[in-house]
Amino acid sequence: MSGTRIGRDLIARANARDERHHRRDFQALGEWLDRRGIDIRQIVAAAARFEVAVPSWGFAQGGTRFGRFPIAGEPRDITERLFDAAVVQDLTGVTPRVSLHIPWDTPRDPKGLQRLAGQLGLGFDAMNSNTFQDQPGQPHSYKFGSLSHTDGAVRRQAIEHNLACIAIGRALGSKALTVWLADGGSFPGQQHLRHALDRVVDSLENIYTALPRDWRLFTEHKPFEPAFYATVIQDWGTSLMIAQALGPQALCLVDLGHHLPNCNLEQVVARLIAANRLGGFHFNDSKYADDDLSAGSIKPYQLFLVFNELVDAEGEPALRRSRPAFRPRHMIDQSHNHKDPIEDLMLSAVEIHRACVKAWLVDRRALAAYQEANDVVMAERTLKTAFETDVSPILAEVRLRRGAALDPIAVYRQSGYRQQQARARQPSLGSHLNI
Ligand code: PSV
Ligand code: MN
Repeated sequence: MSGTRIGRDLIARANARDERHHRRDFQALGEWLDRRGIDIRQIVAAAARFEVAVPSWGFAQGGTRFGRFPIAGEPRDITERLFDAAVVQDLTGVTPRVSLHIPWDTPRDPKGLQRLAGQLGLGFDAMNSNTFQDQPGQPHSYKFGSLSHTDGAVRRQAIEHNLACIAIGRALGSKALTVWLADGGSFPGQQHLRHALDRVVDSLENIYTALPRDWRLFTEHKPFEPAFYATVIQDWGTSLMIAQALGPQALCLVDLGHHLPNCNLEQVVARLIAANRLGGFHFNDSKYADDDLSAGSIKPYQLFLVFNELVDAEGEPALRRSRPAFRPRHMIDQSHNHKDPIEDLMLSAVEIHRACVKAWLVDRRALAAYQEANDVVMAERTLKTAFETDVSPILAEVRLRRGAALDPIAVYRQSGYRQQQARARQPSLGSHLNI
């Protein structure tokens, strides 16, 4: 296998250096949780089951539509992106899957790619189709839409692309297809609002029919950009209508950045859970709109409250028995100009893990009692107590047990991986990731 990885011995040496302090912190947290009636061993066991997938497109600096400032050693193809993903997994231990974007990641040899992924300790999460850009040589343009286009030939081309994504995904062992559409209009009157949605549902039915029985189809909503007046799948309500029209394998995907300001995201999540149609997440964070900032960097309490809904739902027997089973996918979707993407994805994976672990600390019985009694202060305090607990030693313990790094960023910097890649990888000419 060609390519570079972070040496196990480097990780082990760094961990040995930090372990004494970690043991003390872990012990202190264990005692503090014990006083609250929580067994730290149970939380570690639950935390060890956590996973979040990384986006293949997140390993290059996505930039903005105004410019892109590539980092040295940026991966040039899917093979190199897998090596970078392996670094994130080796150091954090919680990102064993990669979500691919077609055609950006179209493999020449899917089985070969699957083999390489296996050797790197990786697998594949949802496939993402792309009918928001025209590809070289493609007969029809998506300028005025894809699955919603007024011209049946354009819709057919977009449907065929999604079917091709499923075929590639099957070869790779993926089990889901995510459809995000840029379809919409930027001016009133441009598009018939109802008919555009009818056409999307009709097109998606063609894709849904071809979906393997053990696959899921996720529709991802977004209120605006690139359409600035009316995006066809603009919010969770439309996404839910589509899922319900298609059938039980169709679920809704929530990208945290795809909401209008001040949207109550955790309530959106609760509603989709109630409808039994929550398929998964694209984690990221935002201050203004779809900013694609690192998960947990702006609104960590919101991230915690989202996980609070998930953990609460996991405890419900009816949901555990539901068809399809309640197990929303965790995926990251972020890419921007200012950070080394590997560091950024490691930070985000840890922040998402942190929010999840904190949600397990919520005293659910007490919360339910306070809610019943309308004791607002104590109910809120119950959540805050969990949120304010520093669970870093639990996250570190999970990494340590998996042979990952107690301090992923420090080991990454010490490894010199980025500098090695800067020497080995010549810069790519242009990029399709300037979105
Ligand atoms: C669209 O903004 C989006 O969130 C979708 O998930 C796309 O697949 C991804 O970003 C592409 O960058
Ligand atoms: Mn997304």
